[in-house]
Parts: sequence; structure tokens; C-alpha cells
Amino acid sequence: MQRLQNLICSMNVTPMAKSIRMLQVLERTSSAMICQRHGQRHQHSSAESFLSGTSSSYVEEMFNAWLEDPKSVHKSWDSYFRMTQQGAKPGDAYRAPPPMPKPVLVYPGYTPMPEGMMPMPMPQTVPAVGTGAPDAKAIQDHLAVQLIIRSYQVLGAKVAALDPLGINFADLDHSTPAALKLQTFNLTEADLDRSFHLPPSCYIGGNETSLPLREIINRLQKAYCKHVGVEFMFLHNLEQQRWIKHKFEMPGGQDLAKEEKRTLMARLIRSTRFEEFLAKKWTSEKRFGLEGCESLIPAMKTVIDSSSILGTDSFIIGMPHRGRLNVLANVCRKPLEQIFCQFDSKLEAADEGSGDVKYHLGMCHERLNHATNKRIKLAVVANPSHLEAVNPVVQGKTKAEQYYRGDTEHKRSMSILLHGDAAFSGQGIVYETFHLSDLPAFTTGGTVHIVVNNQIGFTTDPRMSRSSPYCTDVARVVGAPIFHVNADDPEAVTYVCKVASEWRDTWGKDVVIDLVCYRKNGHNEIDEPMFTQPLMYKKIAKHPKTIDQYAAKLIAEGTVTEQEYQDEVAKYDKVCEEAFLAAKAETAVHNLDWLDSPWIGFFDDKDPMKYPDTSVEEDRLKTIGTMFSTPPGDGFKLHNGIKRILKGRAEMVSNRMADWALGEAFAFGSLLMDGIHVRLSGQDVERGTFSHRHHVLHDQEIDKKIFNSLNHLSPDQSAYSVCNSSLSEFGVLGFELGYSMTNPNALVIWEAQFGDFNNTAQCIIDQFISSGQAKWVRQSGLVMLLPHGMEGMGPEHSSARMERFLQMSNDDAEYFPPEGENFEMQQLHEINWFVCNCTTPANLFHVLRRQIQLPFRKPLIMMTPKSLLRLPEARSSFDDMVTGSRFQRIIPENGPASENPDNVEKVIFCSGRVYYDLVKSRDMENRTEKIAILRVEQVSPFPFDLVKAECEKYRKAKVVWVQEEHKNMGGWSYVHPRFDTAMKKDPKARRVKYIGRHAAASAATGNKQMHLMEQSKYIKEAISLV
Ligand SMILES: Cc1ncc(C[n+]2csc(CCOP(=O)(O)OP(=O)(O)O)c2C)c(N)n1
Ligand SMILES: [Mg+2]
Repeated sequence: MQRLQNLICSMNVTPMAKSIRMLQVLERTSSAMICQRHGQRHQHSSAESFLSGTSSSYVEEMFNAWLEDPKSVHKSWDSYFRMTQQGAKPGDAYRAPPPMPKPVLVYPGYTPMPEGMMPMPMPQTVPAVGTGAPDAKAIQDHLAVQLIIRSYQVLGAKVAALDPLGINFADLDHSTPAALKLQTFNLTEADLDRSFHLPPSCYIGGNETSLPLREIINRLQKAYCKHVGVEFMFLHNLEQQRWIKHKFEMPGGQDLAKEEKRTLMARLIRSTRFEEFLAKKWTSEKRFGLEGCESLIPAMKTVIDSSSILGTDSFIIGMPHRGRLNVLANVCRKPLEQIFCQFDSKLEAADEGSGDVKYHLGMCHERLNHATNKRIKLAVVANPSHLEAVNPVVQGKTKAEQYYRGDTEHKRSMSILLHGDAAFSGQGIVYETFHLSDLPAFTTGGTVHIVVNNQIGFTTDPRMSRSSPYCTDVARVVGAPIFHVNADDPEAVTYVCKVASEWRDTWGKDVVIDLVCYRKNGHNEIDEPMFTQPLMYKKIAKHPKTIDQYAAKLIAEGTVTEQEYQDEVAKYDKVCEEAFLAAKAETAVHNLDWLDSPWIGFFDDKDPMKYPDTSVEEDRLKTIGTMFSTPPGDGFKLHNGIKRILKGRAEMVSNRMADWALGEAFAFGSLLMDGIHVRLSGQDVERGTFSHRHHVLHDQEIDKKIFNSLNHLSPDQSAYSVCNSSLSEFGVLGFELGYSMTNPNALVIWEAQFGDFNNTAQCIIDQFISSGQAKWVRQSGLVMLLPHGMEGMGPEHSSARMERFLQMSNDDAEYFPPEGENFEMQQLHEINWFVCNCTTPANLFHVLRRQIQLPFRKPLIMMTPKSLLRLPEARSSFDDMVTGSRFQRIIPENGPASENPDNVEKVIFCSGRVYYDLVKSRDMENRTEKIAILRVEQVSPFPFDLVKAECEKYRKAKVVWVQEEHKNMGGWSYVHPRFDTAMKKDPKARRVKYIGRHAAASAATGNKQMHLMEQSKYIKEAISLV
């Protein structure tokens, strides 16, 4: 386009400008007319103009072709470009550009073909190429043909025979777009045998540059309207458009070799017979069978084979329930007996974990890929019932794998994501995950998506479950091409899968394969589909199986004999029977067989009860502190505010003190120097929402010139990735969880902008983080940093909802674990996650380091402060981080009260920033000897032992829990019964009393005055001694 525009500028070609304007007007007109004529529900998008945004590119295409070879374009264009290039003055040398055809209504009496195709009458010979000077009609017709070609490329999918049942037509639209009708272009049957030039970016001609219109249409129909419907003309990149055209338009390009067909048949047999075998052996068991979409197995195998040829050797797969067992068996080749064992509910687990139902379990398997003779690794990520929630997790896992393998080109590890049609269009996380696909810190170099589009979601008809024509329309936002394919044509399926793999390899972008199929049974095998879809299921009952259709085809064409086919069936049936017997001999199931992310060697030689030393030597703090406070060097233009911040940091370091940002940097830096990869992502994390972190410094004059001091600590350190994320909590938290699963030796952190935003990622928290180890024996050391605290900022910015995390902690409120040397480690070992609310940089430092130094991995849910980031009292001395120091689960009172505990009348336990308010008021009231204030820094697992000891120490004091959160929020409901347990043997039968805000529906008042009143009231009560 640029070339064309330059020419326009240099040539004083007003006529050209006029023509472009004319084309644009035409585009709008034709698009409007087409919309009107469609009159369909989805007219706004399904009736997309075949010219949309591209008429200028059409002119450009003509122009570029003309520049290269004036003979390659129609004479009219040739003379037009020649005239304009000679610089003819407007008016005298002006010659009208080749006119664009006017859309006209379909003439009366027109009867569309069954598929709505153009009529194909008997041949006549009316040549249009090379017949001397073009007349106006010839030019108009020539342009009409160019537009017809374009309209097939844009809209061909709409009339492709995609739906095996012929009910919904994949896009819920039966109509044929006017742009696919000959009459729209003022052409008649008589024109079908005239020859027309093909535009340079159309490949249907093979070596021919012109073809009769009849043949042009035939070839376009073959390319775009048979069993494959390609949506790609919305791509902004013309090279990508051409690439796809080439793949689908080249004559003969889609044919499979004989051997490929035989392999395809064998795969289809396995896919079909596997379900039949399960149905026969376990008649009333739910398995969410694949019947109706058996082509999925050869489809996945083709993606894997083709990608393996292209150099990929690790595939991370995310998928829902449908066909999952079949995928495990026939794509991943998980031993069948392990799958069959899952049907035996009497078998108990031989190892840890509560396990999950069979169609949610993950696995990881390495094997030889026979098609390429290369070793490949296949991981299916365990997923909850929550459809599509696994998508970002898969992407994070793949990204991490690429990082550890140094796979910067994203060629060796890739994701494959499977979807159901209803879930793909319905779940927002699909969109959120797509939006990570091209971000530098999140891209995995393209994902192959496969939709098992059985045109139903449980009992809901797609006409009631989506507002878009196709269930795949969400993929358009990121420029992913979409290949709709009739799943009853396994060869077409195979072809699009090959193209999809090559697309990923070539362009590094996502691609979608929409397997348009049906669901043979109900939602599961014990469901009755006739209740709700009677007509559809009458049709399905009569519909022949894909394998039967395909075997008949191969037998008829002589690719296999009937006997060969029967032998292949018998061979696989035998494999199933043998595995069935082997499964019967099993005495237990093994949860570890279903681990999606094995950390080989990580647990070896580790003492699970050894508490790690999380301190570091002072020199290391100095090295990190100095680097962290040193400006980037000459030539880097820093903002003055940043200079001040760095100066302040340098002063703190020289005073052996750390604020929150330094404490965090010390933790990250020391781990990085120990070879631990650290990754922090979330919204605005590079600077920090509260402008305290500043890990990425920006040159004030040069765009993208940045400096991150934590990547310059030592030559052999690990990489520190800190990345601002898209505005998605669900997607990004899921992604980081996946990232944390790949390698235990990485500190992976997600930070919420404000803590309460974690609720839009609730599914990841509930379904994966809190329960992943129990269900799927999968550990993760993921850290969630959740800004939390009541600072008069209103309901939305005050609470990270600590109570929810605490409620999901699995430590029993009434159970005081045996006291002894290993008390702390035992608790850490048994809990599902740690919930902390730290008040000092030193404790933050230790707890972050502890994540990596523990001999196992658990998620850490960390309430982080806001105003404390700058509060001078909330700083730590180096003494609290250097050798000899450790993480403090409870920070005890260390003032006068602790020296004479019998004199203390009140012992206050609290957690978080309220501590600093309490101390201030207590000290102002001169009650330092009477009131002890203790901070519970690790709220869960609950430090029963320390609470008990502190209560015993202050044996004459009243025990109170003070919190700033409302009574039904914060830590109270969690700590209350646990205090009771800790104080069960209290000689005076004391019980903890609550002081704080009353119960409320909203997390905080929006009125600042009210906030302050509430605060002063409970603080006053807390430090009162009456
Ligand atoms: C987030 C979520 N909501 C609801 C469900 C309940 N559910 C399970 S399967 C299903 C229908 C899914 O339809 P589709 O995505 O088309 O997959 P199919 O079962 O047809 O293969 C529903 C609604 C769920 N599992 N997850
Ligand atoms: Mg469905």
C-alpha cells in the first residue's frame, strides 16, 4: 500500500485518488446491499463485505503486479496505470480507472443449487482474454471476476459443507451470501466459458494465469466450499493471507498419499473401537465419549506428527472432558490398563492425594513418535470441571518449558488446546488467554486450538448459547486463522491439521481447527438427548459412523481391502482385551501415574522435616542493595523522581536498613544469585502499583531503553523476569501457576493490583491453587502478592479477602498437632497453602526465600501492605536478614511488657498494618508495660504452639484479637476456634475476645470520616484497660 501511496503522491494522480475513493464508496455500497439481502440474524458479521478493508489492497495488488509485468494485468489496468504514470494532467489525460461492477439484485427466477452455489450450465466459448482492445463490458466483467475470487476467499466458508448432520451449518446460517452468486456481479451463465486473468495472489490456476470462469468457480468451490471452510481474510497481514491462499488453492495440494490414508484409517479405528470397548465393558459409567468426533484422534496425531517434523518435541495439552480418555489412550499412549483401573471404584490409592475423577486427571508421557522416529513428550494438564480454566495454565507451563530449554524461538515446546463449542464461545477466559498469545512475556509462539464442535452444549442448542455466527469467532481478535472442517471427512481434517502446524511454525501465531461434528450420545452416556434435541437425535441415529464411511471409501478406491480393514479392527480389539485383563490384576491405583508435571529428582535426598536457613550473609545484602540503588550509568536519562528514590535506597543500605522494596529486592536478588529463576508478573508490577518497586527504569528520552538492576547482580545469576501483564487476573494468575509447575527451582509470583481483584481469578484459586496437590499430586510454590489493608480508600481497595483463603486452609481448627522439634515443618508439610500477612521487610524476605528453600512446594498467599511501603517504622534492620535470623511466624512483643509479663494486663494479637496503629496509640497512652502487642505473621498454618506459649507467658493478661477488617472478614473467624484450641489447657480458662469493626456486607465504608471514626473506636477499645 505504501508503494502505491508514494506513487500517488509523486505522480499528481488525482484520478487515482478518485478511483480509490470510488472503490471505497463501492465497498460500502456493496457491503450494505449484501447485508440487506441476507436479512439474517448474524448479518452484521456474517455478511462481512468481501471487499472489507481490502479494495485498496486489490488496487495495490493490481498495481504491484503491473509494476513487475504490465502484461500480467488486464489491459484496462495496464493502460490506466500507464496513463497515470505518464503524469497526465487531470482532465485531459484522465481516463477512468477500470470500473468496479455494480452489485445488482439476484434476477427473478434464480434458483440456488442445494448448497447455494452458482449455477453451472453447459460450456460455451466466449473468450475474454486477449481479444483486442477492451470495451467497457469486458473491463467490468474482468473486475467482477476478481471480486468473485475475493468473495470466495472471504465467504466461501459460509457455504462449505461443514455440518455432517446438515442442521446448523456451523455458522447457524443457511443462506448463501449474495456475494457468492453470479448474478450479483452482472454475469450470466453465458459468461462461464470466457477466460479471465487470475490475480497474482490467487493460486487456483497452478501454472495457468487465466482460466475460464467456469473453471475458476469450480476450483474456488473446491478450495473453499467443500468440507473445509477457511476464515482468514480478516488477517491484517497480506503475506499471511497469501500463505493460506496458497495452502488451500493450489490444485491437488490437499491430496493424501496412500500410506497416509492407511495410517489415518488405523487411527480412526483406534479412536472408534476404544469408545466401543469402554461402552461394552462399563455400560453405565460416565466417560464423556468421543462418539461423533472420532476424527479428533487422527487430528491431534497429525498436529503432533507435523510439528515433530518441524522440530517440536514437547507438547503440552489442555483439554476438557470430551474424549479425554481416548486422547490419553490413543494420542498420548498412556498404558490402557492404567486407564481401565480408573473404572474400578473399589481400587484404593496407593499413594498420597484424594485423587480426581478419571476425566480430569493429567499425565505426562515420553515416547517414540513412530511417524517421525523422534522422541516426544506429551503432557496433558490436569483440569477441573470448570471449562477452559486450564487454558492459561497450559500456556504458562509451555512458556516456562521454553524458558528452561532456551527455546527462544518457541520451536521445541508447544501447546495444544482443545475446546468444546459451547465453552469456547461462552467462557471469557478463552478471550483472556488469546490476549496473552502475542505479549512478549507470555507468548508461546502460537497455540494450535482444536474445537470439538459437536454443535451442542449439554442440552443447549448453539442458537441459544452464542451470539456469534461461529463458535470460534473469539479467535479473530488475535488474527488467528480458523479452519472449519467437516469431521466426517478425515482426509480434510488431516490436511487442515498439517496446515495448522505449519502455520504455527511459520508465523508463530495461534490457529484454530474447528472440527464440526456431532455428539452421538447424550452429554454423558447415561443422559437422554431425545428429551431436548429430538430432531437432531433422530438424524444422528441414522447417521453412519465416520469410520464406516471412510473404510468404505478406502475399500472402494482400492487403498485397503475389506480384510485389511477387519484385521486392523481385530488387532486393536485384542490390545484392549489384554489391557482389560491386566487392569483386573491390579490391586491399587497410583495417583502418581497421573502427574502432569513430574519434578524428576527434586524430592530425592531431601529431608522433608528439615527447616531451611533463609538468612544470607551481609555482604550479599550489600551487593544487592548497592546495585539496586545505583543509577544505570552514563547516558541513561533517569527521571528526577527515580534519582531521589535510588538515593534514598542507597542511604538505607548504608544505614543497614531495608524498606519493603529493599526487602523484596534482597529476597529476589539473593535467590537469583543462587541460580534461582525469579518471575514476577501482574498489572503494573514493573513499577509497582504504589510506585515503590521500580524494577524497570525507563530512559526519559529513548523509547524502550530500560534498565533492570536485578539482572546485573553477578555474571552467573539466573534471569529475573518482571513483566507487566494484560488486564486479566484469571488469565495471568493461571498462566503463572502453569509457569510454576514446570520447574520447582523458580520463584514465580503473581501480584494483584489490589488484593480484591483476586476474585476474578477465583476459579484458579479454588480449583487449582488450593486443591491441586490433593487432587492431582501436583505441587506449586506460586506466590500471590495481594495488597490488603483498610486505609480509607473505600470498599474496593481495602480487602484481599484473607478470610476466603483462610477458610480454604485445610488445618483442623480443633486439632493441636503434637508439639516437638518438627512442629513447624510438619504443619508446613501438611497444609495446602500458606497464608501470611507480614508487617516487616525482613519477614517478607525470609518467607519469599523459604518458598524455594523448603524441601517441598506449597503456594504462598501473601497479604501485602500499601501505606507500610513507606512507613519509617515498618523498616527492618539488616540484622533481621543476616546469618542467624529467620522467618518469624509470630513477632512477639519486645518492649517493656515482655520484660515483666506478669505485669501485663492485656495481650493483643493482631495481623497486618493495624499493628502500627495499635503501637502508636498504646505508646501515646503510656501503656507499654501493661499491654503486649504481638503480630501473627503466618496466619495459616496457625501457629498453635507459639500462641499457646505467648498466652502462657502473659498468664495474667486478657487475650484479645484485634483486627481492622470487619468481624465477618479478616482473620477472626479462622483464628477464633484455633485460639480456643491453643488455649484449651489455660489454667484460668481464658478465651480470646474480639475487638474490631462490626460485621458488614461491604468490605469497607466509602466515607473517609466514617472510616476514621470506626478506626479510632476500635483502637481505643483495644488499648483500654478497663
Ligand atoms: C465453567 C463451567 N460451567 C458449566 C459447566 C457444566 N458443563 C459441563 S459440560 C457442559 C457443556 C459443554 O459444552 P461444550 O463446551 O460444547 O462441550 P461438549 O460437552 O459438547 O463436548 C456444561 C455446561 C462446566 N463444566 N464448566
Ligand atoms: Mg459441544
